Amino acid sequence: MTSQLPALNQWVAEIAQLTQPDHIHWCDGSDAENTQLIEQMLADGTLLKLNESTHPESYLHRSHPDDVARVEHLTFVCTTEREDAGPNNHWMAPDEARAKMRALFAGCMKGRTLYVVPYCMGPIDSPLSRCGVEITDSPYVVANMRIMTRMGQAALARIEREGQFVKGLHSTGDLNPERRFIMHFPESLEIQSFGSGYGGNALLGKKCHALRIASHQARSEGWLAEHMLILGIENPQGEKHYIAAAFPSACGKTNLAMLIPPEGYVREGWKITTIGDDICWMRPGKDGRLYAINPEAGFFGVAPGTSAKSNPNALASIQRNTIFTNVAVTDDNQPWWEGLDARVPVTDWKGNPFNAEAGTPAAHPNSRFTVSAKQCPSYSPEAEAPQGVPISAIVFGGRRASLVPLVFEARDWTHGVLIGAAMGSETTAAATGAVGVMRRDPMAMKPFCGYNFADYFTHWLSFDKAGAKLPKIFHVNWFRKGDGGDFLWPGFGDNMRVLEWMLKRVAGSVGSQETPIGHLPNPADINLDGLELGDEAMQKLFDYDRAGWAAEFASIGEYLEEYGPRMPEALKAEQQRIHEALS
Ligand code: GTP
Ligand code: SPV
Ligand code: MN
Repeated sequence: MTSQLPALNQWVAEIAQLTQPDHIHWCDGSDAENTQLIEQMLADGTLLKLNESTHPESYLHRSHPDDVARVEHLTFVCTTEREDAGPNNHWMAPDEARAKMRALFAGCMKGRTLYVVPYCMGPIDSPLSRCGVEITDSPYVVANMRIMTRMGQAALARIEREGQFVKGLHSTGDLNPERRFIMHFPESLEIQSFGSGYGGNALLGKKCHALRIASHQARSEGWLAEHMLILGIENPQGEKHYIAAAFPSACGKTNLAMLIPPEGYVREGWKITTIGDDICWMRPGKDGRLYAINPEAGFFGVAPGTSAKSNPNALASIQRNTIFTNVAVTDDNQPWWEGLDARVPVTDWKGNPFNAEAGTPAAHPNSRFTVSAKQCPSYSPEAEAPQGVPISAIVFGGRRASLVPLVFEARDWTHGVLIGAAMGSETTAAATGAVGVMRRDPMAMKPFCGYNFADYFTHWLSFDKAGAKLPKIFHVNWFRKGDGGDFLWPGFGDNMRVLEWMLKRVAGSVGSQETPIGHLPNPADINLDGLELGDEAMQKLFDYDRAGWAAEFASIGEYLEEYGPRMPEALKAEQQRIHEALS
């Protein structure tokens, strides 16, 4: 098969010439094609069948133990000018990167099949959507892309119509971390990924296209590509609002997007619906509001911590038709991970007998499930709306054991952009490297912004113009700890209480406490019925520590300075104003 687009056929032919596959398969996305691929992966051990009666049509994939997370130190943005990639990215000159990758890809698909995977990020009929084609030699990638994107025939038809698409080339190679690179060429809409089969490194529609390439493209076209969940919230009067929230990897997006409100709220008629759990593309509509789509069609969610208590919607979603990666297995062949329930698994994520005494987790901390969004009970048909949904509030948040209160609100857009730019969070298992180290992760985009953060902040500021009806901006922290080391806020479903306060602020129906860091809630305005928060929790969740924040703002100032003269003056001025007010 070939396509009706000569440029696509020619590219596939060139790559085949370079990589030397035994076969070429153009993916149509059909059930029959998927069944055939699954059978092949079961036969060669790439997939293991899980318990058919408890988890129908579900499979386990064990990745190479050295290939379990994103590799930020091997991820590059290859712009012509180094400064355009910025201090926030690793950079390589495009020619050098191409030569390096060419050597790795040469002959790498001998004995393998080259799959051509056309995909659409976003609803097929949405003007906000963008298409790409991933060439890969991994059937696991094909099966995942089929769940995570609109993959196959319909996407190819749109690509043929539009003539433009992101070119993604991927090979698992020999999985040697020394020969692993994830290269982005945003100026020519190209991605080249070699040596990893893991999610964000290999499913090129996700972080590589929908964030790194798209953010670059969005800057020149006047929109935003963000690491954000999107949820709908309906009050008992039937009014509906949409909220987009940026939290760093493994910091609560999937959980918030699928939130089930506390009982009292459900009884009153509050409802939460899920539009997306990881990526949000937004642009101003004719009415001046920001409209958002979820470019993805599935969830590649963190398994550990997912339980009937923490996230019943996620758990319900993954009872069938799910690919699990690097989870443990019980004696009756069910998938298992830490935090699921009290059972003890028999096999760990590497396939070895599980030894509970050893003190190492049975499931990898970054083990994941891949499932169609349509299987989520709270998934909303509005996620398919070509025009997107209007955003009423943007939320930034990080994992901060100390200093940062439960919630505060920006005074205006510029202050909100600074709050996003100053975000800090403790690192997680979603990327290789140390876990629990506090780092700046502006707008949860540190690993994902395809250009210089200074230009990115300028772009964010540019949305504040005549006629714009911008969302309010908030900051949350679900992860504040007490002196004893425990989380002070119950989190999960109870985060609804904070969302309700945000909507009251959007409606202008409650006041707040003015502080230099922003508007803090009057605790009486947040519904805490049924919660037992002690004095330490009340104080740390709702107060702010002036001296601590003065030190934080000094550090934020130093961070902004690292970007040199490209950093927008308005942001620096805002930082200085607040720093002075704190001292
Ligand atoms: P990526 O898919 O990596 O981008 O992550 P994500 O932001 O979707 O993270 P996810 O919702 O999967 O959360 C990851 C971890 O945070 C899990 O271990 C959760 O149990 C934990 N978590 C999520 N929400 C809360 C919360 O409100 N409070 C606490 N204490 N932990 C939470
Ligand atoms: C993340 O790390 O933020 C993820 C998983 O959502 S991955 O697709 O691997 O990037
Ligand atoms: Mn993510």
